[in-house]
Amino acid sequence: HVANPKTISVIGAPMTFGQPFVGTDSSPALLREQGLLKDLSSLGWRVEDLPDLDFNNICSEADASLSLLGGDHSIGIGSLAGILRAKPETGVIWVDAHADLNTPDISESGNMHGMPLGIMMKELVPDRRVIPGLEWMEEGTSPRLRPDSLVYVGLRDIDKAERKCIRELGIKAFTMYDIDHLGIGRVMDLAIDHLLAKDPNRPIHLSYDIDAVDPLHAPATGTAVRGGLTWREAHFVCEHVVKSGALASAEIVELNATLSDGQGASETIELGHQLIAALCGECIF
Ligand code: EXY
Ligand code: MN
Ligand code: MN
Ligand code: MN
Repeated sequence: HVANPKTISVIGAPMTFGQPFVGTDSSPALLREQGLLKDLSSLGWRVEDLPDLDFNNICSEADASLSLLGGDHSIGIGSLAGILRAKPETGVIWVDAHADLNTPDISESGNMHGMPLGIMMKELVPDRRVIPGLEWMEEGTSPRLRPDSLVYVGLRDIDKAERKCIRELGIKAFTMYDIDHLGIGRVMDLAIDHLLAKDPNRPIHLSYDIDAVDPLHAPATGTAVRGGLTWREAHFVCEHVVKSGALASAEIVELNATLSDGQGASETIELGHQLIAALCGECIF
């Protein structure tokens, strides 16, 4: 799914409204300051650095492989809507400690960053226009995410209502237990095979919540949960999706430099930077 020359559109999505902490809006700038764009071009990509999303009037059209720099995970509502409108057959790998499968009706916190997948599923929210701010999501123009087009990797903190939805909708989910039991290599093979089984040419969107990684390596995030991915497992997830040849778009979210001391913040931003570089083939020959 990579154009020639390999072109990547980088868009900052400085969103903080989906959760209570300020700070996720500074991550796109911090990732750029770390030299992300120079790194990507040194990996042979033509980098199209688009302006950050202005959440008062969104109008950016990306014309290549898309890499969104979050912001909190509520950006997934918009990114999934756009990606599925462009490529309705897209399969989604959601790397996260959390299921983000809540809806305004069942959420215990009311935080939108816990709802992107719930809102995108017709089975959970039949008409998104009833949700304030989502009046623009006409059913005809914005395809939904089918439960069998989603695979979770890294789950370890799921709300009761979300567990019920995952079971009833039959969503493929690999928790940290599965990763411990099978190893990250087998889990990623199974996750990718699940999405590509019917159509090996299917595009894959990777939604990478930095809180999937153990807080020892990524402390600067708002809903950290211990017992996450190791540094190498975090990289392997990206490297293996690249290896599949199916990666079409990605987003990295929930980095929040304000939520840790200097050291923790720079380590978290650096990890985000390295994961995007891994998505651009840094370690794949
Ligand atoms: N499930 C909890 C909630 O809905 O509030 C926690 C969600 C955390 C969401 C972060 C982005 O992954
Ligand atoms: Mn998330
Ligand atoms: Mn999360
Ligand atoms: Mn690396």
